[in-house]
Amino acid sequence: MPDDIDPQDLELARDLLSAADAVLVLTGAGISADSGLATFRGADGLWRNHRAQELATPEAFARDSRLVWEWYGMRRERAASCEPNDAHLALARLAAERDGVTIVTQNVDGLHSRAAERVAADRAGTVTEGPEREPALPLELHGCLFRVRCTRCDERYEHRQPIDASSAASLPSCRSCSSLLRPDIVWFGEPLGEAIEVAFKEAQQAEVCLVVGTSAVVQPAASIATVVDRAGGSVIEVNPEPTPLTPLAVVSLRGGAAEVVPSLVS
Ligand code: BJW
Ligand code: ZN
Repeated sequence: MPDDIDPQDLELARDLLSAADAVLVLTGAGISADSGLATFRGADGLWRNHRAQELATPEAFARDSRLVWEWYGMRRERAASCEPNDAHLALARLAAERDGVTIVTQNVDGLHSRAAERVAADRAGTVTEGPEREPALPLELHGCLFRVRCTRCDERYEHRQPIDASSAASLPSCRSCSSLLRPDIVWFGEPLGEAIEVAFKEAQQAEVCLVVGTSAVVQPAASIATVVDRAGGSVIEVNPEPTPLTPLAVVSLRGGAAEVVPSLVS
């Protein structure tokens, strides 16, 4: 365990989590850093001299869809080659083993879903009593790298084939109307889907909000923890660095997600 973590803080966080009937987990790019994926705003968040924030906009896609697809194609390959880490797996187990746990993620890498599927498959092999449970899938607030959306007819579907971004003509096109597809990702200035409504509803009921690996600067996602706090719940933060949510947190555990999260929830 990192030296910066006081064992009493860890104990308090464990107690809060195990006593709560409703737990909302809010994650960001930091949880996948230990799987080898770059965070959004970290020093390695630059790609070919482009800041990630400048590529994740509808304006960037309108200006140069080939460049944006090239970036997402590279990110899809990297995400597909990574594995869920101990933090994703520990949270997936928590959600599979108890009622009242909702995982809400800002990440688009699909690693929470892969962890949930892996845990469900393991449990199918070992848990023989009780009703069979579906994998406890996360609410993906900002979309998913492996889904696409048509720029014309708005159809959305899963899409895992490699992206050929060598020219504008080779970019992926819609299976229904042949128009240009875009990543099914929520870019800056775009509304979040139904998932944010569900997340805010869960936040009103949550007794504990466990916030893992987010800089908490992007809205409305960061407000989920604020809603839990205002409704009387406790916020626990896991992040090597302080964030705007730190002043709200009952406990801030300064360490990496893959090391700290399993010791909190297992
Ligand atoms: C570790 C670690 C380890 C490192 N373990 N931790 C002014 C005020 C308020 C709001 C706004 C404003 N101006 C504009 C807005 C709105 C805007 C916004 O919030 N902007 C702010 C940046 C100022 N929000 C929007 O535009 C949203 N839409 C919206 O508001 O719509 C309104 C609307 C309504 C109706 C009609 C029309 C519009 C949409 C936001 C979409 C965000 N999308 C992105 C990109 C797409 C995904 C992608 O391509 O990847 O989502 S932005 C980017 O940031 C990405 C992330 O999901 C998101 C959050 O980042 P995250 O996860 O926190 O990552 P980092 O890198 O910031 O932080 C990593 C953290 O991990 C750090 O703290 C590290 O310390 C830590 N860490 N190693 C644990 N091992
Ligand atoms: Zn279409």
